[in-house]
Amino acid sequence: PVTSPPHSVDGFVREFLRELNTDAGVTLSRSTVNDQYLSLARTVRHYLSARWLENTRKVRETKAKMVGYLSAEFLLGRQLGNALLATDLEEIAEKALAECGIDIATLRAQEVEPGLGNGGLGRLAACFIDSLATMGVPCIGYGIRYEYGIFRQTFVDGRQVEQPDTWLSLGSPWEFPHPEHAVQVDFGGHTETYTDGDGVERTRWVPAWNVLGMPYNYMVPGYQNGQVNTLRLWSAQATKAFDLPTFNSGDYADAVRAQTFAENITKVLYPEDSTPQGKELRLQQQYFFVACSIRDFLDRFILDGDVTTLPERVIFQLNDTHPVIAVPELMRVLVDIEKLDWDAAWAITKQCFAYTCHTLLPEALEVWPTELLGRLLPRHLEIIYRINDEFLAEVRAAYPDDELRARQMSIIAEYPERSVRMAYLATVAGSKVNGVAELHSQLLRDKVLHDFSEYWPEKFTNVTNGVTPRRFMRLANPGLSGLITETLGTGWLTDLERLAELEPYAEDADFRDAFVKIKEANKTRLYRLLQARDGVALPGHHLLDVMVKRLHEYKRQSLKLLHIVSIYEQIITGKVALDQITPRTFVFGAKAAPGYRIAKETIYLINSVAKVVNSDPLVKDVLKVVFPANYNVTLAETLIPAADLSEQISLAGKEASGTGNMKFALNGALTIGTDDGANVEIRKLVGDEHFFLFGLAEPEVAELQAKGYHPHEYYESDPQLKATLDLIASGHFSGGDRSVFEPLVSNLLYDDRFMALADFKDYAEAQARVDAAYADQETWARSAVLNVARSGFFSSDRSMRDYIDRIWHTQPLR
Ligand code: 26V
Repeated sequence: PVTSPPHSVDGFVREFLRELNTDAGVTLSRSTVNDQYLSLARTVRHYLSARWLENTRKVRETKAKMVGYLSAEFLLGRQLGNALLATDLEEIAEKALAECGIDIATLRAQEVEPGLGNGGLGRLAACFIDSLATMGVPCIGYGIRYEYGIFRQTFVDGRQVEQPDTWLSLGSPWEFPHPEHAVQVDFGGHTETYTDGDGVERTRWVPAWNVLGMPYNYMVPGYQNGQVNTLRLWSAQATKAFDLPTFNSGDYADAVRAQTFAENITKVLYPEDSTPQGKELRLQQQYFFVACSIRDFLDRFILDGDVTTLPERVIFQLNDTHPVIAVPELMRVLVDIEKLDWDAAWAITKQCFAYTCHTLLPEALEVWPTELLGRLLPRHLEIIYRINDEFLAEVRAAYPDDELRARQMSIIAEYPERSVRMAYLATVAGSKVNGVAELHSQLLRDKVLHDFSEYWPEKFTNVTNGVTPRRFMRLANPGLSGLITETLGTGWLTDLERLAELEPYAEDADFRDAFVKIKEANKTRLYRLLQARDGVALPGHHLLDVMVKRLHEYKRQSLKLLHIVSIYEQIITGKVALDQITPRTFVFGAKAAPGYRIAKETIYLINSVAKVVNSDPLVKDVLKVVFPANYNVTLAETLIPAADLSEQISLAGKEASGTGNMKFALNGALTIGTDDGANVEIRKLVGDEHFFLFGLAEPEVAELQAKGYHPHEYYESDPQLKATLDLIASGHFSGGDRSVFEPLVSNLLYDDRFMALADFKDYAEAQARVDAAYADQETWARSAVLNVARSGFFSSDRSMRDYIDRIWHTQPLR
């Protein structure tokens, strides 16, 4: 049996030095910061290994039903702090390292976060596996070990330039490769029919090429509960590393070609998070990781080989459509390999999957051309056709004279080219389909999947997203967490509804005072960081107004920018006096998909406005605009706890949920937001008087769209909006060159798909209410405390309970 090292400073020092000497192979005095970081990580790992092995054994033995969370992205963030917290080693490690003359903060800063996701969807997966481990629910996360995660964003003269994310280059102490569990994955070729020994007509797939899936395990430690679940990420390798005859014939490059080709599959994360490019390599990634995962689960957990028990052993949650090719893959395994008949296989498959949809944007719904899918996965395309045929027969039987409906519901789209609608396939196969916030789930039922929800009303449900309070409160905001623990005692971190007990303290001047001091300290911490990493100096006393999320038109960074320019314009033209202005620092953090032109232009405009505003002596005491490059989980952990105001300003009906909105509320920022996604639920819980609502509601958006939206009319009828857009168009932020931002301005004036102009006036008015509220610091602090007290619902532990009750029906391990 594996044992854990002793939970003592001495024990920790011994472990750490042994790691340094034997694994890194250096003495303490000769070691680099990276050596020390790697050794520290390995030391902490040792405290988890015994529990990890034990956990896996228990799941196998008790045959507990597991969650298989299938996700192309897991945006984990740094691991060290979380592992120290989970093992309750923070103090011990700090003291132990101090004894070695090392400042632990320096080592923490050395870790490069695994950025294996784009944004909300990937970060949600990371929060969910944290919660499941904390709740002791057996779960295995399955995903892709990208060699390069989300690109590192830099700015060159204000424009985004992408750099490769080399997160593995200094070593990756948190992963365990398991070559003994490598899996072969096939691609291409054709299918053929044959008659088996029992005279049964069968199909077999004759693939053309294959690769090897190499699993890497990551520990997912529960919070101080001794539970450790597994995240298993797959890396592609050549099945045949080296072709010796070719090498001997003198062509080295050819000899390793297969390897290079195979390794391409998991080389890089696709940085688009809304417009699928229909790229063959992306479909290869998707099939690669789900084929590995299904094979892996069967081999490791269905030990007696009885695949009919699969629904008792696992529910595979499909995180958006990216893993949906798992549906025909499981059918193929059950029918072609396990030789089950079709109906039995389908009955099993339907119980083994559930589907979460994360979007409403029509252009984000994945479809794969049958030409491409059939070339790469010929057998899977046949299986999809058969699933569709049987499904449409059911639909036609239910609606005999409604051929139009059958065509609308078909998994196969005919226009503009014949393709597979992955969301429909997931809906047909899944035991449940859920949206990620109340409004989103409603819109799924009413619009995107309307016919399906009419046909299968019980299939549809909602699970509102959540975030892990371990990372986003305890680790990110130790000050506030300490105050809460002083006030409520321990226990709230795993029972976040207990934050409600803070309500009375909103009226307690001493508590508010402590709360405000913590916010100020968090701001100071942020400003030090921004000074060091971006060389910007920020004034301490401003209202800190933050908008951090992917750059997308529907999220409307441009609306916030219009508001900033509007204030600036009113100052420089003398329309308002400086003493009328609430001093504010505006922070943006956002990556644009590399091929998304308008998003990149918006980044350039933000940086251009920042440059002019920040260097204008007239406004220097009241306005600052900062855009730190490369917003990621690590930066979020310092930024969010410092914020006063959280910007959640998407056009109503477009943001499925949002999760940043929850992180801000839990850290005592007030929200200015539209009636969209989970904002709706935040506002209901914290109360209208503690939330700055503005903008069209979703039905109004739909109505305006239907009657015809003409953004130019808003420009004509609102003089301040006109002055704002005119200032941008005049070249004021582009050295007098009027052409630079012309495309952006024209887009707003004549297209404005996301109705920024329609909401501008209401937004500016809501911002004026923010100013008024902020002027009364006592009332503001009261609201901020109430935001924390009333946001306990947004713990991802609650989301997990909802998934368990409504979808998975699994049990915690004892
Ligand atoms: C979509 C695609 C499309 C194909 C190219 C690659 C790619 C990568 C990621 C995605 C995901 C888009 C959907 C998404 O991220 N949705 C976000 O999910 C969050 C968690 O539920 C939610 O809070 C956000 O509102 C929603 O935008």
